[in-house]
Amino acid sequence: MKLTGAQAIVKSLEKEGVEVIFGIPGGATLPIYDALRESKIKHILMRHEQVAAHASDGYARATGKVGVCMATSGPGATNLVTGIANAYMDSIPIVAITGQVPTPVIGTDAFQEADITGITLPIVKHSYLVKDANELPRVIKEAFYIASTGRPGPVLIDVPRDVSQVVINYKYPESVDLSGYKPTYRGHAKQIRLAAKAIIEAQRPIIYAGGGVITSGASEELKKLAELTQIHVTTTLMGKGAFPETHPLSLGMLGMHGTRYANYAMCETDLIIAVGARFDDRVTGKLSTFAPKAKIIHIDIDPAEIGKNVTTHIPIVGDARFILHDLIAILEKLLAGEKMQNRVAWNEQVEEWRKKYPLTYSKEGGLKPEFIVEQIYDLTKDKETIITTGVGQNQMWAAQYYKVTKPRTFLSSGGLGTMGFGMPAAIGAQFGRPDAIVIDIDGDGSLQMVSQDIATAVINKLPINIVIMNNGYLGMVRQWQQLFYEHRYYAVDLMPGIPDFVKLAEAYGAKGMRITKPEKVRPALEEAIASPMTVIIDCWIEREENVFPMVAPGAPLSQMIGGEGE
Ligand SMILES: Cc1ncc(C[n+]2csc(CCOP(=O)(O)OP(=O)(O)O)c2C)c(N)n1
Repeated sequence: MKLTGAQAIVKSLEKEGVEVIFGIPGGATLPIYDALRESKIKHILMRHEQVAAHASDGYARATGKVGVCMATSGPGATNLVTGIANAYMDSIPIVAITGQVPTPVIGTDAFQEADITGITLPIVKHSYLVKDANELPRVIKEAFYIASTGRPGPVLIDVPRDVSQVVINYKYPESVDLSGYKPTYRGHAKQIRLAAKAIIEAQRPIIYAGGGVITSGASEELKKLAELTQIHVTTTLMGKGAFPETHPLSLGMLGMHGTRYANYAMCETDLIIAVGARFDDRVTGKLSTFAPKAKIIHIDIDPAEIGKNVTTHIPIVGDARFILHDLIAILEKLLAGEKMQNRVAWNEQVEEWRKKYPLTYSKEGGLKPEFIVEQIYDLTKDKETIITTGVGQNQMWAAQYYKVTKPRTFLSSGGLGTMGFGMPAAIGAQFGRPDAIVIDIDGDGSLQMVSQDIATAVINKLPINIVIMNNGYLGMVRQWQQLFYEHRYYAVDLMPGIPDFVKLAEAYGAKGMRITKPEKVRPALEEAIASPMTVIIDCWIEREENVFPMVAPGAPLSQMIGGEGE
């Protein structure tokens, strides 16, 4: 079949099952857009390329498929960079297609030229600059394969304008052949046996689960392991949803704003079973004091993660689902139907911490963000719901007070901590999961970084709900200045110039509501959830509410400040 490079790109994307592309066109991508017109693939016209990248990322997180975004050369491509870095840090599979200036002028500072493969080198899993149109089908096949296998991540394909105009003999490859890329899926049998033995012998074990559990689809296996061995599970922010937070063995999130009981358990445990988690500094606190009594089993698909931050005693490289499956089989044999007796005292201790140090907040004063999240949770807990978040206090309140029970339903920028992620992620998630209620719990600062794309939500009739925790501050930075800089607030007040978010919503054709009193929260949420429109609920929360408990940056996990029950 004779196709132009641009047609070959579109055909190949169709073959990969792509349903939606988030992007903005430009001179360098015009041939691709012309080909896209003829395709069933939906192109969603965004208002900023950063949002396009985040939307493709949100789509990927919500569906488990590869997200696709597209931008023109130069500024279009550089606008994608934050979104690509965000996907890289959280191991999310996206394919970013960028236009490039024609091959004869590459390197001459041509109009709208930027070396995007160079710029993104440290933040992609792989990238291609395609100089021969005949390579396009193979490159696209490989890009989707690389993005979605092993440890997933973003792949960039840069296509010079002339390359997309050349006519080629099109044939889509049936398989990929990448000699240097062979992810390990099955864990080493001997290591798994060692892990089983360590689990049986441990007196005070804890499972520490991360986003890798969700990526590998290992949630069922994780639950089985926890129940079989009666071991409590704590998750990272990225791991929320890997284990039902309503389960009696769930300790919720650990780390800087984790629950006291999860952090105390980490300090006393003698065996950490880390699954698809990477011992990030937000989780470990001061590394030299992290889990001082613990042996560590580390299960991860990326060998580079093993031993990166902590000394691992039993490393197991491979896919979490396969490894947990094999581990459970061995444990079942070893236990032969017996109940584990050696950790009753430990589990009682953990339960005592849980009772003594629950997550709480003062009910005095004005509208409390924690209360709002509790209401959102209460209203949606029995329905298919996806929560996205901005970054800052809003994100941590959402993480603390929304009990996530299913994988791929809590989407938050973990590794990069990107303000502005929540609303675009909600757009992407709603495209991927039209059946689900999608709620973005956001900050006024975070939303203002991407607010132009409220238009995208409205035009596409997305019923997403954006709940703004409006404190008129860059709240999390203000909290740090309050706690660690003796209350010297500087460059954090957003009040001067804060938009009227109700009018902003209306200006874009969305519905806007303002909430200042607790009793109005529930009816407003009910109305928003029932509405087929994009709705923005601007909640004027207590301005100086803090997120507690908190482990100060660089402090040990045992030194939590704030929160009740000290
Ligand atoms: C793009 C970006 N710039 C700066 C920061 C640093 N930062 C972290 S939290 C935060 C404040 C966020 O404010 P807002 O979105 O209003 O949320 P709040 O903390 O008030 O809930 C800032 C500036 C960041 N994470 N991302």
